[in-house]
Amino acid sequence: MSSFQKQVPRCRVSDSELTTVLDLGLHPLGNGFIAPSDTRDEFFYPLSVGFSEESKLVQLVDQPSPEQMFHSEYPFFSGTSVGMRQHFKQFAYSILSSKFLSENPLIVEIGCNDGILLSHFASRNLRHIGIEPADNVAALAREQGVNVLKDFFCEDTAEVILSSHGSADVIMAANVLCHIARLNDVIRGFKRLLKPNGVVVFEDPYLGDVVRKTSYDQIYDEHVFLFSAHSVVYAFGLADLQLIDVAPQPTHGGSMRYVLSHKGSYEPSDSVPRLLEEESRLGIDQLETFIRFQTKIEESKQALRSELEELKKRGKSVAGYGATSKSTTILNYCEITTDLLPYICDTTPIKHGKLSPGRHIPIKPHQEFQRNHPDVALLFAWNHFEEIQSKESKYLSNGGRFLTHVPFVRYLPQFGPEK
Ligand code: JHZ
Repeated sequence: MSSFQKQVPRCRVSDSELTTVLDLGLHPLGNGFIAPSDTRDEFFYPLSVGFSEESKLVQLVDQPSPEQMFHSEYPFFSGTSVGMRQHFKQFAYSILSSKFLSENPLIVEIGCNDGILLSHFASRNLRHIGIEPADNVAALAREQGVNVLKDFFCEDTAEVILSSHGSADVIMAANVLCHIARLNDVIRGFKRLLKPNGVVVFEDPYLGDVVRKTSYDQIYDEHVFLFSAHSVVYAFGLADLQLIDVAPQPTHGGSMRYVLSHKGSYEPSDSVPRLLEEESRLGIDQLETFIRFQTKIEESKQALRSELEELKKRGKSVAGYGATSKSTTILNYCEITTDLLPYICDTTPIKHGKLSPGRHIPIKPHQEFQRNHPDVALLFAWNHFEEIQSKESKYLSNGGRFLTHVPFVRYLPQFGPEK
């Protein structure tokens, strides 16, 4: 049986034709960190991106199955960064102080991961339920006192929740919907589960930021969609759900929070038409923009490779900083192997001793970086730079520098000492 969910290039939401606009070649799983003894059976798939003129959805042409990507050894934990913990606390407060909660509200979260968001509702004894398919992170959420239903969310799951808990005041999802190929099924589930005055609040990496910053590393197996307000209006509109508010977020290198309700329940805020206009100016509702994007990412690859080759020629030591999912796209697309990057440091214990997917660069604990500061750190966790910058003040004051590819290949801090 094929390991791909869909071979025919058609839009997963509108079923219209999908035009392939980007081709990044063969890639391994973004989070497929691998034991040195397991490299022979590594899985690769063609990473290419399609655009639908009908739905305006930017999406992968092929995606590995959910079971291949999300399993009991899934190595990403939302709570590993201080910045993300703060972000989710604020996210929770924005809901807790909103007009959307009734007297005895039900809050549902799709993909609750380690409970970083829902724990704020659990600690207030509010009725809640988190849906999470990955065992290991679901166990962590339970330790935080969060009620977890271990499953993938769909229309049927909505029925199960409805019969056990009733309808929801708020349905939340953070960095989850962009992972789900069966988006129509999920949206139908939202429609079914939501109270008449309830809202869906979700956030994901924003296509506008990806295009503006050439942050093509947001493209990997798990991110089947890169949303814009245009595509959200289309996809949710099919189920008679309307976009009533949008709010840009600094997380994950630029995200967007979308608020949706049943059609006619609320008056949409001005932020919605404003964002739609801005997107049209940026061209992210047009095919040609993504064809130009391929040229930009090829230029970024050349610039990054030549900088790494130059550092090697000059005998400088280099280490990767943060074994992110995004780094899998960079390493594989830019063909970076251990001769240019001997190791990557990361704070996630489950990644230690493993090799990076595809290019097999060893992942080492952060202590290795502290013990032996490299001249240059290739910043794969660029979305956490603020946090990293304060954590690594000693490295920086000793002349260490971070090399990033966002929004173009350059050093951070920009005016630091030359090494
Ligand atoms: P980070 C993941 O992407 C996967 P990733 C997923 N598909 C998704 O959509 C987004 O998150 C939401 C390390 N680190 O947050 C820890 C340090 O080593 O950019 C993590 O391994 N030192 C669900 O993987 C990684 O970087 C540090 O100081 O691209 C962070 O990965 C910090 C702050 C992080 O997400």
